[in-house]
Amino acid sequence: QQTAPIAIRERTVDAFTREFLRELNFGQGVDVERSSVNDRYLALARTVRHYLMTRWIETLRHQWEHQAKSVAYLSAEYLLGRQLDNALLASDLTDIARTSVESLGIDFDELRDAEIEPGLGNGGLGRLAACFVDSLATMNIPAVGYGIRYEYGIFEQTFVDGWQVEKADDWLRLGSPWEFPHPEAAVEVGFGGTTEDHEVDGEKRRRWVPAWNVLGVPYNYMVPGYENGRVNTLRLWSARATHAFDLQIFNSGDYEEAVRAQTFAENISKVLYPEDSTPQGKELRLQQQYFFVACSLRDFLDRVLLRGFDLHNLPERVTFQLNDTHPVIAVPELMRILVDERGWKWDEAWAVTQRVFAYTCHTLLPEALEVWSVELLGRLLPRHLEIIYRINEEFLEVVRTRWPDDELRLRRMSIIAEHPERAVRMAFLATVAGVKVNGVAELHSQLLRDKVLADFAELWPDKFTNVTNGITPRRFLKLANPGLSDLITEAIGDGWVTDLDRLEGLLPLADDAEFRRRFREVKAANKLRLVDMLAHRDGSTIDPDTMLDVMVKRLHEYKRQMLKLLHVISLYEQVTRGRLDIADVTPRTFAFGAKAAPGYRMAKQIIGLINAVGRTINDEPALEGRLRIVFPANYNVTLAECLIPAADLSEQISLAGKEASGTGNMKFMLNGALTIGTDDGANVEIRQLVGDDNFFLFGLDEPAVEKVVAAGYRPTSFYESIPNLRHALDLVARGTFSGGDRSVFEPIVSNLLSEDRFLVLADFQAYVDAQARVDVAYADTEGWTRSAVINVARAGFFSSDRSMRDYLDRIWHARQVATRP
Ligand code: 26Y
Repeated sequence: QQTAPIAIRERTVDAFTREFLRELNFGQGVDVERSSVNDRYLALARTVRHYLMTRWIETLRHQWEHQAKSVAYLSAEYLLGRQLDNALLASDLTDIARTSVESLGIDFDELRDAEIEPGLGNGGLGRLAACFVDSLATMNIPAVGYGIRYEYGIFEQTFVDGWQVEKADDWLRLGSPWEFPHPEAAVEVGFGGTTEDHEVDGEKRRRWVPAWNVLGVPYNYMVPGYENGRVNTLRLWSARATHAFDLQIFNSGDYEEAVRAQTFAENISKVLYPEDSTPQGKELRLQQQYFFVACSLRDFLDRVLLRGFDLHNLPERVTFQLNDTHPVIAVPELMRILVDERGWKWDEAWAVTQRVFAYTCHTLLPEALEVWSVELLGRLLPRHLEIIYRINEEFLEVVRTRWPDDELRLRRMSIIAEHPERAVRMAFLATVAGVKVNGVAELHSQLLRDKVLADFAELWPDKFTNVTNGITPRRFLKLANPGLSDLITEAIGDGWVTDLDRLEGLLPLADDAEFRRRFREVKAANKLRLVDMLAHRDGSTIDPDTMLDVMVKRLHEYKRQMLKLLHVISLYEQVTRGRLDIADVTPRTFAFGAKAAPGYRMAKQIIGLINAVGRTINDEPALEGRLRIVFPANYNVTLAECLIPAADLSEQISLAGKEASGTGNMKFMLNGALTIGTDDGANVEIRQLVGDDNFFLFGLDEPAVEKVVAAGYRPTSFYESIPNLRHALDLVARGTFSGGDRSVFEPIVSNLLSEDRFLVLADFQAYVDAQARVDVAYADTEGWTRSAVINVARAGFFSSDRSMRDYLDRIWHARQVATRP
């Protein structure tokens, strides 16, 4: 006999108001008059939460009773963005909530703005995970997201004299109404220690005796589907000391030491590492990875066992999708559980393990591929290292059988690298263990097959597949751009929110002058919203009547923020030297948003230079109202939601063959910006969909890059032969943007002139030419709008719902299961 979950409350303004006041009084202990903005925000959030709760309980119950296969998404990052707006949207309560709160004389938007976004991710990979869990819930797919509840998310970026200074992101400081801790369900995780043989029922077995343990406390987050009555779960783990520490205090009498040990345990989930390439082999990061993976596997397997399922059928119950190599330690962990704890034969365990993991790769940069030194792994996870060695031995046997006497190939393919030190190549381990390996855009998957993992693709061609990334139209159109959403809905109905291909219905309207006029009206209104937001946020002013040209993404040399900056510097140089009439320059606002990894020197230099150039050109009277740089600090999901809908031009200018996919490119397209971009990542697919007339392509393509590099690239040849490029670089070198001090930006200039790993100088002229085509196109207002509408109309393919369908068909083979009829 089951109790029904408490019925959902009446969906009326009055009922909502009663609930809101109850939360203020009983939840916060204040009355309306004396409540702070934070009190009100928390009460509002909890009120909305109540409406979703019934559905959450129902979903969990349904999932428990139903025998359907689940997807367990393992990701060290979830860049969620604000939760309140999304919860209101999913539960269709936005209007009721606004009316209710305003009837009490409270400013609704002020409450929405009070929320601190959970920035539990670095950039693309973390945001992708957040889009995917949204789509899984909306598409009624039984799924759970597992990850880490970092106490401090991605750092808050500030600028001091134009230089990036990081501040800790204390996102939990005002309370966190969206999480549900379950300390009673904590899981123990071991670290360190030794391995040994022992006997169980007369049989020899291996076991791990960890030296210390920590507890993983699960915090559940609701992941509401869009208006479908389903609420999936995101389960993030937080590290705590075990009670063993209390005992230590008692026994040793060394209180300080015991407290220190406790802090040590809790350090594991303390902070997100702010690097998103060039892994440092930091011990704490490996601890984080093993910590969340061990908790998640234990949690999932316990549920499977509780329901009476046989673990031999695990592949029918779940696919563990590995979001890059960060969770790959799950592979030896599952083997350890099956072989050591449950006494399975190795082959039996490997047969199951090989069928439940699938691996998504997100990079092409060799320096971004994770490796863990054998020394560190052996010290922290000695049993896992033994298991990895055995997996490697058996794998190399397979290679030997297929290619006898190919010593070089063996060395190339070994999961254990020998140089510069013995280390485990996590991408290889994932590839060996995974049912499937996928890249995140067509070009990227192709390059994985042909280059990065070519030997493996030769051995197992069917293992490799592509799933092009996607973005959720709920957050990135419906929420972020209400003006455009309404216009679209008026034209083609509201089905697009869950079936984005319907945007195709806008195509004929690209030729409708009245529609185009309203489309421009929306864009103009979005620009005004941005002007307002920037003025409040950091006091910067922008002119809404100029073209808004935007480059927002992490700062990386391969993404080439420098290319865009050199273009701006060149315009400045030409105008101030009188070689270009300012009247001939299209008025533009150049917007940048980018965080640099705190230890990435060159990236921080580039940030310093962007701000320095900004100060100079924004103060130049000759450029007033014509050229302006804005670089709001702390680019995050919340800022993206305001910037992207206002953009005219989207900069996607990475060196071809370096950006795995990009997802910002899709967000701009969906919001009616045109792209200037290279043939890289998902740009390739965007261009195929919109056609050459509606995309500004420039630069070397991947094969051409290969050729240039193979021939021995000399950046100085471009410096010498392109006067405008030379003048721009000379301006920087002479200290024009650093008060005459030549040393400040010298590292940037000398790097570009000597190495220029990402061929900025080689692509400069092509980029400038493409920008000239942008100017011409933009001058034709009607033509530009037409292209923008076509971009929106063709963006359906980039819904993360489509990505989920591809994962379902190509990798998971799970089914959609409606919770409600
Ligand atoms: C190991 C550690 C240093 C690390 C941490 C985070 C390594 C990488 C990352 C994050 C990588 C990332 O965000 N990659 C991006 O993934 C997006 C989603 O697939 C792609 O669109 C984008 O091209 C890729 O750079």
